[in-house]
Amino acid sequence: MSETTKKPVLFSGIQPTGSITLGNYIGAMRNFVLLEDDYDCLFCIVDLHALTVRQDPAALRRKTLELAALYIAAGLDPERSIIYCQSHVPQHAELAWVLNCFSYMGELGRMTQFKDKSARHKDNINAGLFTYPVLMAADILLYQAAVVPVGADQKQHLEITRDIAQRLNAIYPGLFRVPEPHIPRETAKIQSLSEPEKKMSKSDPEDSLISLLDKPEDVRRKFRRAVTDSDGEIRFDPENKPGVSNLLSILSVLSGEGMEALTQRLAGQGYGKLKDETAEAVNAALSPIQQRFAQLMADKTYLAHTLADNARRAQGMAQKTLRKVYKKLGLYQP
Ligand code: ATP
Ligand code: LTN
Repeated sequence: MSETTKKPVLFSGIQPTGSITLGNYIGAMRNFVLLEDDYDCLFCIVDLHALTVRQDPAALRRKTLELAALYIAAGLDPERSIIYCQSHVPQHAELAWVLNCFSYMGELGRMTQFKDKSARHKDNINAGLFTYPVLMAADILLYQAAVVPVGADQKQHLEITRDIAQRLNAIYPGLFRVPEPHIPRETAKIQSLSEPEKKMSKSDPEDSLISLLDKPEDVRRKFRRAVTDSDGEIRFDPENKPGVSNLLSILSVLSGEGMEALTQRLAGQGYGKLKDETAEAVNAALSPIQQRFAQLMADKTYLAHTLADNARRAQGMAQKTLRKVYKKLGLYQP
């Protein structure tokens, strides 16, 4: 990101947990690449968010480096955009504290992700899980981001970020830029292959998801086993035919063939054909990413330097906002 240009800022983040999925790619990463030219971008590896669920330390470290490599392998340019780790920029946690003091228990308790995750991790309903959206708001507001590309599941978190920003702006005018979500339309949510009424989630069982690092034969096998329905008709109808519609969405977005043309072309054919075509489209998309990923993972020094450099660039921007916030709120700054 050049310090001299004045493009609006784009911010997004992904947690370094589980296997980065086709859902993460279609819902998030792929759009990052499409938007990179038009904004000054920050792509964060949100490792502090990952701590809201118990993590194995060695795995967390490995996943962090892998996510850095995947961001670059998917086509992002770490010389232009800032690709970095959240925990390397302490201002995220500092601003989160301030925002915590302006966030309400009621609104946080209404977040679907909190309700879902606390139902799934009954033995660990920690305060971090509850204030997760506040840290996310801090990530975004720290850089005065104008747009935040995310999958549809994050819409509610973007709304609370906007509410918090507007709440502070009402007391301290001009403090934050109020960010806009950028959510891709039809394909905003890729569904699980084994339970197509649920979103594909990277912390779910391997058979329900396509990992960006899956081998071609695994991709074929997983699609062949994907749950569909028994009426045999190829039609885009997410409500009544979530499995088939999910396959159609994936195929349409990756092949560039419009949904109408696609459903007409495949009408009357069996689900086997739809599954095979989808698997091949996915393999074609993943193959260049996997090649680049392997090269990057073979050069850990490059990855480490890139992350350190980029964290420094992020810190410069973050410190400007944090100082402004501390000053406006009345914290004495010599
Ligand atoms: P977890 O299962 O650990 O909660 P996740 O798969 O939801 O993880 P995140 O790190 O929370 O992944 O999300 C990273 C980005 O990917 C977000 O922008 C999110 O909206 C998007 N995303 C996640 N899952 C999907 C999906 N199934 N379809 C489309 N986008 C998705
Ligand atoms: N909560 C997001 C990850 C995330 C994020 C962000 C996305 C954390 N901070 C800031 C966009 C902007 C998730 O679970 N997908």
